[in-house]
Amino acid sequence: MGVVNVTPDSFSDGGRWLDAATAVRHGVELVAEGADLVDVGGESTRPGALRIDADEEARRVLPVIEGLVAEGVRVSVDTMRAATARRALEAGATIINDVSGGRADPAMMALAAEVGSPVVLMHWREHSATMQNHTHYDDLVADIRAELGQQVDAALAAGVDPSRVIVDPGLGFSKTGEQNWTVLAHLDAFVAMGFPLLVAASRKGFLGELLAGPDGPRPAGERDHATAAVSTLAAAAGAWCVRVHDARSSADAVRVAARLAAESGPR
Ligand code: PMM
Repeated sequence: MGVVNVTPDSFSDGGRWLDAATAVRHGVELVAEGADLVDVGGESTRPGALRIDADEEARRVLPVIEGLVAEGVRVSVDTMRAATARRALEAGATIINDVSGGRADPAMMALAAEVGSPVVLMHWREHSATMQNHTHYDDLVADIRAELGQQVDAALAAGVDPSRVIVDPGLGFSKTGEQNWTVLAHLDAFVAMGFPLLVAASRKGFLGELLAGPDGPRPAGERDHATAAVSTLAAAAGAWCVRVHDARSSADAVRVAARLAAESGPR
């Protein structure tokens, strides 16, 4: 999954794809470099980010989705709002990527059930403005899994078909850098939930901290090699999808993991 954030303020690519034509060109490029689908979002979820209104969100994402669909690209919409998701699906998006996993907008799971599209349910506690005040867990992996399990149960109760559910542990969302590493070390616990697993580590702050030099954390644009390393490990651990800003490096990484997995089969 390649990422196109149509936002002025995303930490990873904010401001670069605000113009719709540029965003569409970038999405097409991500596919040429190996992405199977492109995730289009109009609202930044960086720690501390404030919300924008629904009209502004739609104004940002709809032309990009229409442009990508016209180019034959498979699109997911990264939104927490049912109204935006509905308009995005009408514009040709086929997957809902709700980082709140149904918690931000009670109408979202009813929409997913109605349209029958695949839906990414990410582990989520709070909106970005305050999420980093909520990083306490008694047992990190077990708690995230249990809370994500409740989100899945709510989606199924709203009528979402289990075959449409994709789960995501939500790296960086109500999680410290250290906690992100613990989650990555235990992806098997999330694979064991029995749904396709999405992992989105790309360019996130914990990679910048790991790679920090004398001038501080490695800047977001220089974290793609580390991202590809995570993509290899996530794929080897059984992830179904990695959400990344640089498609080529992670597509190559996933192919390496798949080749090795084929080799470790029966001899
Ligand atoms: N992270 C971001 C945005 N959307 N979607 C899913 N499913 N999982 C994530 O972890 C996630 C997401 C924030 O980062 P960005 O700047 O790369 O969009």
